[in-house]
Amino acid sequence: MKDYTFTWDINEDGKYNDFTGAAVELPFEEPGVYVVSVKATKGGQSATYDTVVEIQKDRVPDKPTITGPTSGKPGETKTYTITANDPYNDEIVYLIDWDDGTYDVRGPVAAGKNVVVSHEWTGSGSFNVKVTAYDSFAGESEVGTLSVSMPKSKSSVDTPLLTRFLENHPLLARLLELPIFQRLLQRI
Ligand SMILES: [Ca+2]
Ligand SMILES: [Ca+2]
Repeated sequence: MKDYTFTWDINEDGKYNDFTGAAVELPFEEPGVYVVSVKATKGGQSATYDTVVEIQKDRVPDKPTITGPTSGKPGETKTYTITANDPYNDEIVYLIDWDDGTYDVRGPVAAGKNVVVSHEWTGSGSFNVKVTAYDSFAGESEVGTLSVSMPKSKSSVDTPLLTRFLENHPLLARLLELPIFQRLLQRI
């Protein structure tokens, strides 16, 4: 090998004048298909060899999966496991939207590695947790979602119907304070 001279044509103009040496570092950055040719010369004789080099675009991470409880009570700490793969195994950063105005960021971690994250919702309601995975090329995944419901605490759910009705109808509540209604109510 050491008796050979290697010259390269990497811009497809048929001239082997772009690089010299047995190994070259190709400067291609734009995605595309490139033909790279090398000529080996020894003692006035030469042979050429063409090869096709494909520079691929980054492929974004897969949609993250979220595993964990889908219901609970406000004030409880809930723990979720998040993961996403990447076609090229790029490291991943996760953006977690808890749907209560707060966010968490985790990573970068290896693609496919489980990330454990905890959250506590302080209010009741139904929350649509959204997780987006970003790779090191800022490739953005589809949004993985998980719906979590935090029902109101028992005491407020069980507010007696009559009390809630009267809260919404103050005039009726005042009528019921009249003696005649009081007597009627006592007989119910
Ligand atoms: Ca050339
Ligand atoms: Ca990627």
